[in-house]
Amino acid sequence: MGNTLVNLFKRWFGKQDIRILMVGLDAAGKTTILYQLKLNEPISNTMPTIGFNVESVEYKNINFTVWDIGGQDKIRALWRLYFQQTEGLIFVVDSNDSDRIQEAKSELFCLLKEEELRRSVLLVFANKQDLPLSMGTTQLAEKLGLHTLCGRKWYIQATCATKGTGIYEGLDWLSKQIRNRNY
Ligand SMILES: Nc1nc2c(ncn2[C@@H]2O[C@H](COP(=O)(O)OP(=O)(O)O)[C@@H](O)[C@H]2O)c(=O)[nH]1
Ligand SMILES: [Mg+2]
Repeated sequence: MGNTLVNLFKRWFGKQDIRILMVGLDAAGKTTILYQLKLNEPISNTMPTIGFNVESVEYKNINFTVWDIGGQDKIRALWRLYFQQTEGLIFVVDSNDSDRIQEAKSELFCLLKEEELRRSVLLVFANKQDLPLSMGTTQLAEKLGLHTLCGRKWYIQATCATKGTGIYEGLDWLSKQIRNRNY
């Protein structure tokens, strides 16, 4: 699968380096998605004094960086180290967690205010679609206020990270957006 992904991106980007940032509240399914990509083992990198855990995978010209957002006001400044040249932002939500959907929304909007992410396209993974009470993409888009975003290309994709469904469809959209913008 790793090769499939690389070929997909290569076809569209040539040799250009691509940085993709994937964030979401804890337990949304980010680490599971990262492993599904099977690029190689994600490298976990913790800044011990503050407990900021960043997972990162570099494979050929694609760099994926992942961390949990929420409840970490003190370390927000650190995030900016990772924002530079981010072409694609992936926001992962647990579609089954209606209790925290508001929190997810406010974290997302907070992130989108960052200057360095102004040009990033936004892919939302509506994860855990296999769970019976999960919200659908239409309802989630509404709850996350995606229609209120100005001047931002976004797309919401239903996924089930444990089964690996939907992930490639989402990345397909993401890579097309980035390619279109570069021409
Ligand atoms: N049912 C279901 N569980 C999932 C799915 N994706 C992730 N999980 C589970 O949710 C928990 C948190 O996932 P993890 O990838 O660690 O979330 P992270 O904190 O965002 O990295 C784990 O127990 C996963 O197995 C999914 O699509 N469906
Ligand atoms: Mg994780």
